Amino acid sequence: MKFASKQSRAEQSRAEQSRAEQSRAEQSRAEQKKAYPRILRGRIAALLLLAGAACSAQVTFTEYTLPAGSSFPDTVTTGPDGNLWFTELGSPGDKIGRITPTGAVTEFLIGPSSGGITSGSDGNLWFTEYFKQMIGRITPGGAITEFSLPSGSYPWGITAGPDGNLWFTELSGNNIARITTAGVITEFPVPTPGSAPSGITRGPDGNLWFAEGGASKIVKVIVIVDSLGPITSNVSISPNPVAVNTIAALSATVDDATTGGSNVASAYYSINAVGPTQMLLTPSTAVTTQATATLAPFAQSNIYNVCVHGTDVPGNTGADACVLVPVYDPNGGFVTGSGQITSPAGADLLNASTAGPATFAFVSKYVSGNSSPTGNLQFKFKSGNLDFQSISMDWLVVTGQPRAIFRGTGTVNGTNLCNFEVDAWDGSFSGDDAFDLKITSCAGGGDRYNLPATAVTKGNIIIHK
Ligand SMILES: [Ca+2]
Repeated sequence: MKFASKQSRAEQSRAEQSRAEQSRAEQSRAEQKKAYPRILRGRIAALLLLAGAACSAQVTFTEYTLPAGSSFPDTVTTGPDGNLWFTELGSPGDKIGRITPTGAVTEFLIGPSSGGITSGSDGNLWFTEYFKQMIGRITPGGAITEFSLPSGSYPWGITAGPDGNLWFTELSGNNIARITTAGVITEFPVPTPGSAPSGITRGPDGNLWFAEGGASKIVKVIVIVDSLGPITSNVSISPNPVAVNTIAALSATVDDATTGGSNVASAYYSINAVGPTQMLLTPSTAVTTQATATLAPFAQSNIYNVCVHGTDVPGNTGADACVLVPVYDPNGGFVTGSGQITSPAGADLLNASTAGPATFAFVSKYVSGNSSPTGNLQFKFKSGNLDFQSISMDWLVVTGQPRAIFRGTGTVNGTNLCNFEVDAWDGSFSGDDAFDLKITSCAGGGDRYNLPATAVTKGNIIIHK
């Protein structure tokens, strides 16, 4: 009992001592805060004297008294709305204040808080909440959202970073940290232990600078800004062309090495702008990765535009890279045509000014059991000294318009090997038959002929079912 009583008295004594210390600390805090204006007035007076000596500047003070219950306004910043925004300790709780340039004050209660405030790239104000260990966002209209930090972090200074995110110090957490405007927080430990990182700003060099209150250091932080989406290349389909009702493998390279160097987070494909559908990444987290997907069987013979794009970890989306995929039906229709068109000036890329009649004849048809069609194409444009004869066919697609597209290789004037593609319209080109021919990628260099869909003047094109 005697021991217990002694212990109890000791505890009581410690509690009293603790209360007394707390009270002294609060008194000291209040006195310090009361002293701030005196100290500041003194410093301003000194600065004014210096300024006056240097250039005889005149200053005019206009003081705006805050509403009752407000006290100790702290940091102040310019808002995106043309007003000034500030933090303040107050009763019944701390507040974010807004003051117009003519002095109209509005206050927004945030509870026990205290910290810095800055303007974000998203048009909102962002502030640290030291006591609540949160980052707060307030819209110019006063809507507040709060984001929790790990316990023990105690955020202090905050500034807008070069990357469009907000950066802040964690006084007790010994971190600097980033919060995206969507509220995603990443912490970066400060190398010096117990450095008490406090004030932070963006320097004239575009880097972040912060103060280590507990280590007598000023620190520069270089933030690598990644605002570009990854580049997609090597989009390929296997097999190509694809038979109807057959699955195909899609693959592409997604690479962020030259667009910020972040890891690729995801890749997506679309078919004729329908999608996006997510793809598999190998490896799953890397700056350069291979995206793959298995495409569901195509039910309709047609030419499809398959596009792939990637996004990186910071959330940047890259441009689509696309490949045209002919889907053929080996049991579908076939196409025949013969006749004449007028080749317009500009179609013959070797003789651009030459125009005149040209003749064509073709057949393209799948033979049972073969994956590529058999057939023949002849095209003669006498004025351009162009005589094209096909050698082989790669694929034939017949669509319901009705229209047939087929591609293969052949020679110009019996020697120069080129690719060709025919687009043949059976009464479906504004009611006419039409012929469209491209002769490209010639061995002798470049493309040779580029005829847009042109109505047939003699003869016809027939798609046979
Ligand atoms: Ca990037």
